[in-house]
Amino acid sequence: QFSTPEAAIKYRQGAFSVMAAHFSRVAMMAQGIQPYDAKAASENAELVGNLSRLPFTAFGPGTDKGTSHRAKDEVWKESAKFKAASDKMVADASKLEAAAKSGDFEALKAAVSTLGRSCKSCHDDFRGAR
Ligand code: ASC
Repeated sequence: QFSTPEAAIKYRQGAFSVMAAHFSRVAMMAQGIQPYDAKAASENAELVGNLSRLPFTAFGPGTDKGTSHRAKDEVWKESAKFKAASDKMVADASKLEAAAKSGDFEALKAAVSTLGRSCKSCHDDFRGAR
C-alpha cells in the first residue's frame, strides 16, 4: 500500500489531521461554540467515521524510525494494546456518526465526549512529545 515508510508516516498524519478538522467541527457544536446544525454534524461525523479506519495500517514495520513523527516505541512494543486502542477509537467514531445521524443533540454531545477521551487516551499512551 505504501512505497516507503516515510509515505506511510505522511499518510497516517494526513488521515489524523483531516479527521481532527472534521471532528472539531462536530465538537464545536457539541460544546456550544458553534450553533448545532444537524446536517453539518452528520456530514462531518460521517467523515470522522470513515477517516478513523485509515491510519492503523500505516503503522507498519519501519514506520517507527525518524524524527518526522511522534509515535512512541510502545506502538510496536505493546502492539495488542495499540490495536485495542485503535479499535476503540474506530468504534467510538462509528457511534459519533450514528449519534449525529439520529439528530439527538444529547446523544451527539455524549458521543463527542467519548471519542474525545478515546483520542486523548491514545495520545497519552502512544504519542510522544514534539
Ligand atoms: C480533537 C483533537 C484531538 C482530540 C483531543 C481530545 O478535536 O484534534 O486530538 O479532540 O484533543 O482530548
